[in-house]
Amino acid sequence: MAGGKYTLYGRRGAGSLAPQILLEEIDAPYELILFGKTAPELEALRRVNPAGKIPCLLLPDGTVVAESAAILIHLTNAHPEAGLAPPAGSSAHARFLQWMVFLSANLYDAVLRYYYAERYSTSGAAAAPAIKAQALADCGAHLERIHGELSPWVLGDRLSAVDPYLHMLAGWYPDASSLASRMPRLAQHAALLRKRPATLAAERDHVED
Ligand SMILES: N[C@@H](CCC(=O)N[C@@H](CS)C(=O)NCC(=O)O)C(=O)O
Repeated sequence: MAGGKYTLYGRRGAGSLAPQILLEEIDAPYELILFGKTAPELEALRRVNPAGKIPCLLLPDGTVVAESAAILIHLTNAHPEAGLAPPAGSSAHARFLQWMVFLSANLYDAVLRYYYAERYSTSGAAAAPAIKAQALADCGAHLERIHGELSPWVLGDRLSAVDPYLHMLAGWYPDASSLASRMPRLAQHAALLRKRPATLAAERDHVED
């Protein structure tokens, strides 16, 4: 059981959404610090996370944790009373870890290849269209894979930290309407999450002023 206040470093429309939904679900005290993309803001972010990436979380004891999956898994371990992961060591927890790592290693990676395509080739922008096309196909395939699990949550009838993670990443798919018709259970998953006060509270902070 952890006590004390967290600080979540985020950006609108970026990877801090899922950790924020989790902090809201847990009802943990936290402060949200949003960074833009100006040079001074990026410099300030690098002082917290040398990789210059969002999200990162300052724990109550002053430790900084980066990597979205690590942040989410840590929060479930630090707040077991919130029930956002099966008990550590159980078979259900092994499946929970499988999906957390699947989303981080595959879907998040494909989304980044889509949005930062010019970084993935020494040819820069010239190679971007082909990289984007492959990344989009990969996003669709990864989403199809996890769509098959939804019933209605990724772990069946229990909500876990995998669900806000999937919700955030699926929300970045560029063609939301085609996704809803191809993967109706994913649309239902998003609708269920959007009925939860934690999701609504976090999503409010992601609306541009
Ligand atoms: N593997 C990292 C990826 C984090 C990441 O790339 N975040 C994006 C925002 S969604 C970012 O900060 N991009 C800024 C950049 O790469 O310049 C994680 O899971 O946290």
